[in-house]
Amino acid sequence: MERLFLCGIALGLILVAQRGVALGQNEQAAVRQFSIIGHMRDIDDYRFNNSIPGPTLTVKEGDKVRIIFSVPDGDIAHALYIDELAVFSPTVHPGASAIIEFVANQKGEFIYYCPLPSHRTLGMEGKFLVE
Ligand SMILES: [Cu+2]
Repeated sequence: MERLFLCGIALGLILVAQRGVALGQNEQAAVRQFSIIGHMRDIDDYRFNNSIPGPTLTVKEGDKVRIIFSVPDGDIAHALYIDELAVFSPTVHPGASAIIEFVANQKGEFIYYCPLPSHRTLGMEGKFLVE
């Protein structure tokens, strides 16, 4: 009985140690932060950060990514999706913003875009690169 108890303590210590290592690795991962503004410049001209295409966002595989996505007052609602990375912001209404956080866990060239009807074809897309 006593031996079983000691085994339990040893196993608990191993689990704690492994968890500590995992947390340490997470803390070392870089956080890449971007500010993106969704904006309807004209009835047929929709933009991210006032450019078409939107700015290219580049990160390293394993980076934690934080996108602060906002929509100015007096605009219309927008959202920001990256399908392949399963990144889907809520719909952001004028004067509001959303913080989108995820880990870039897959290398490649992806597209971020606004999924609201016609917004992507009218300019709201840009590259998201994971190196
Ligand atoms: Cu939009």
